[in-house]
Amino acid sequence: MAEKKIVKAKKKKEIDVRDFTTCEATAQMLEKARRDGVETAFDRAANMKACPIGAESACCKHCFMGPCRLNAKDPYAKVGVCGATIDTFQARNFARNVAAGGAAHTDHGMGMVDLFREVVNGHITDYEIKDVHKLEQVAQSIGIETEGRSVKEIATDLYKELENTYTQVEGEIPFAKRVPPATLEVWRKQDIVPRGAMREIMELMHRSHMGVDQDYANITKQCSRTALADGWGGSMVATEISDILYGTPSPVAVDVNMGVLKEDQVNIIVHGHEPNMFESMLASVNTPSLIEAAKEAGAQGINLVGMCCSGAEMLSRHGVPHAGNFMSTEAVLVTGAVDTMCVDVQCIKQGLQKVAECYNTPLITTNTRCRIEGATHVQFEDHKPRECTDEVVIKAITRFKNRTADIEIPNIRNTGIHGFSYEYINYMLGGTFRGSYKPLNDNIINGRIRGVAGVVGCTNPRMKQDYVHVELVKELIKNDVLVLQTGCSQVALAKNGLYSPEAAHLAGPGLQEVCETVGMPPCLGLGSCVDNSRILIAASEMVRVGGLGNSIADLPAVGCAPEYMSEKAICIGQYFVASGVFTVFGVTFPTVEGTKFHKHLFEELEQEGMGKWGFATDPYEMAKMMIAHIDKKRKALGIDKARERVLMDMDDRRGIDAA
Ligand code: MSK
Repeated sequence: MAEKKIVKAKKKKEIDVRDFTTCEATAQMLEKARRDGVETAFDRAANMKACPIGAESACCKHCFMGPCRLNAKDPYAKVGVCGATIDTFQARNFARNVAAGGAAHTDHGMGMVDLFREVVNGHITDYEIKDVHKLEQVAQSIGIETEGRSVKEIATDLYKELENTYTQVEGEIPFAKRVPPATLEVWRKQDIVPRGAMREIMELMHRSHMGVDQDYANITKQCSRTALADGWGGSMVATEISDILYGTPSPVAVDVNMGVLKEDQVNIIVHGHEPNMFESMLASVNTPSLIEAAKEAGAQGINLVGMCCSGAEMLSRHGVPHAGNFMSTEAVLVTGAVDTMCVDVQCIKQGLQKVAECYNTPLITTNTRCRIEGATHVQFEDHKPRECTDEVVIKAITRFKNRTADIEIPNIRNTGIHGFSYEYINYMLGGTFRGSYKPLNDNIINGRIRGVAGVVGCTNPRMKQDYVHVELVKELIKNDVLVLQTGCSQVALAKNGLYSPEAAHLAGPGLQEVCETVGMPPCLGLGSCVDNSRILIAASEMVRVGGLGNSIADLPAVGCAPEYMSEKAICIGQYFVASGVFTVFGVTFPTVEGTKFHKHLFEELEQEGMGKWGFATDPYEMAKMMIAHIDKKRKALGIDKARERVLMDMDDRRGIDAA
């Protein structure tokens, strides 16, 4: 039985838990939660109708003459008290989403540069440079000399240069040098090449203040510039420094789903986004004295498990098992088997605390940026990381010793291959000596692979958990579209078996042939939501290798966040669009269809040489839109006929096989 402060679910509506989620383990725990009288975000979403005016961004509360609201059904009938139109309302709200989302990633990335600087200068010794090859590659990519120089000299130049990603007042950020020239030319023409993220976010907040920028197209430009400062700046730096310090991911077989919890072990879950605390926790749980303490408490050992995006990062980099994505973080506590949930930043629901209390599980916050009323705080410091993580392990052992909650662990585990990186894809396709994206481009040109889709992002209680992710990806691979994934979407597919090489049989004949030849699954997981930057690098390399046009906008490539919920997703979507990618979102989109701002995002940006936004909630409709866009790009490149030939060859081959 759940204990202490049982939270009674408000029983306005009792919906079948299988209407909330397609994740069997989560459904099993939601049923237990109901028996235990515990409420989760699924119940709260069912009992709270989303505000229809806010959902369409038809309200403005950026000053105190309002809040003003317009009628989304007749959006030009009224204006706000200051005279602001529906287009200004929407653009301002969108701008604030981009600013907040970009701030989250760039604050994370800036923290990584701070850590890197301290490691290079010898002030922090718990971490070290693990991937010297990656250090040299990143340095070379922005023009830092590496030949005949020491690791310290290269690393010193690199951190000094990368600090500009955040603080640069004028000029282009360092990683603008990695952008394909034709794409960069579009940005220069549009005046959206980012300066440092601090400057861009500050300017976007300024422009969206009452009485400043009141031209939706001009606000959108600053949205693009700020979002690009995230994708090609803050996020990309976070990924690259993490690889340099902790190692670049390469394929590893890992178990996901709640069955990774072990009843006879001390279970510690780390949930959040930044790798530093998780890396230190990995060291703590492998410390002989702490393992001994766990055994003395009656446990067989200590079981470290990830969730959400820091989980996705550690799954990719070190093969740490993963218990589930964003919408399973409350449900996993209902198992009663979690001895501590330790969190850092982003996507940490406040509701976790009440659920944790019900099962006597300590919820431990570790970052000054993210404290939760009622949770225990153990401050994590990069300079003495083990003080925090050892203490968390001790708290978990204590909870194990005093376990009183009923334990029920869903017996579901899915094994898959994770840990693909831009670098590994290079190697996988071309081998050590001729590593290249050329085989990928060739297979796209000859039509075996129709195109590439990035399917990423959150889960959202307004959608049936994982359903749209899974159906969409199945539909894409069935149509020979190679899928790259990050974050909670990657975990959704992993839970459904799509990360095993055997999943290749779900792919269309062309993609299946490539997967079987190379021995890869039809979808490749690249890590956390910050690691979406790996997709940008992969796209740039496809352009550089040749045969698929001059800019990212020319590629037969698309993006999608089918169940998104966070402002970070809006920022990610905008940097993909500004980079040249058609990007489809699901759930809801914060615009009123038919307005000038909506048309600007969904049509006009493409005419300016960028990508564009798309929206659908049905996975098959999404797939149709994305495949149609891929085919449009194939036609423009003159490679549409090649695909028809390949498919004919495959049919012929099947005919021969059958004979
Ligand atoms: S954790 S941002 S729910 S992907 Fe990155 Fe998952 Fe979305 Fe958070």
